[in-house]
Amino acid sequence: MIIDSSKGVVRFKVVYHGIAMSGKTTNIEHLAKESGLDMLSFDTKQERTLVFDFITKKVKVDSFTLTFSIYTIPGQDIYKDIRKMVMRGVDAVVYVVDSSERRLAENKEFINTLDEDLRIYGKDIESTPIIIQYNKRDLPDALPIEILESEVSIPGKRSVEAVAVKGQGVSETFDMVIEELMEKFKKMVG
Ligand SMILES: Nc1nc2c(ncn2[C@@H]2O[C@H](COP(=O)(O)OP(=O)(O)OP(=O)(O)O)[C@@H](O)[C@H]2O)c(=O)[nH]1
Ligand SMILES: [Mg+2]
Repeated sequence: MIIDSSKGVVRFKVVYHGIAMSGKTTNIEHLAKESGLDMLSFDTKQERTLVFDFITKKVKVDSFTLTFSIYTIPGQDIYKDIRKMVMRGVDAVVYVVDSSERRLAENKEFINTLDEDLRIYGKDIESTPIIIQYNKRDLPDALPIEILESEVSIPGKRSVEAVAVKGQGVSETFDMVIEELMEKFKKMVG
């Protein structure tokens, strides 16, 4: 978080984390489209994220301009060094879960990876604003939400359902991130 009080600007970094192919890039593609923003991608003629994707988004709240730098990690383990680099300076995380039954164990295990990634920078899952997004609710083998909530959740963190490929739940998720960050910001500035 960078606060420039003379200009009333606060900058936040938000990272979409979660297993490979869970829909992180799809989320920020939709955010970019909704806001008419261009997405920076290190594009590769294939859909997997090899480095990261990046957009910035501005939101006015009261007298402040909030600027969000939004990144996605590459979910594939072979890019773990890049993943760790992307997490530097993160203020909030969207943990994107693939609702498919086949990917339950991976979704669960990767929460430990998220915690490890945060710990590199002196943070952890408890102290970091995190929204859990249960994505791909349209899949025929999507697990019931109650099962996901008991199997893939983080104590004290809010969750939301999405079908990112149709844009459903995408802006709702990001609005929740803004709420969490504003709460933290207000506590910080008193
Ligand atoms: N059925 C369905 N497919 C989705 C949904 N969201 C994303 N997808 C598809 O899932 C695939 C992977 O999506 P990406 O957004 O590239 O996933 P990612 O998390 O960025 O993957 P990595 O970059 O490899 O970590 C694509 O084919 C998307 O179209 C969804 O809500 N439902
Ligand atoms: Mg991606």
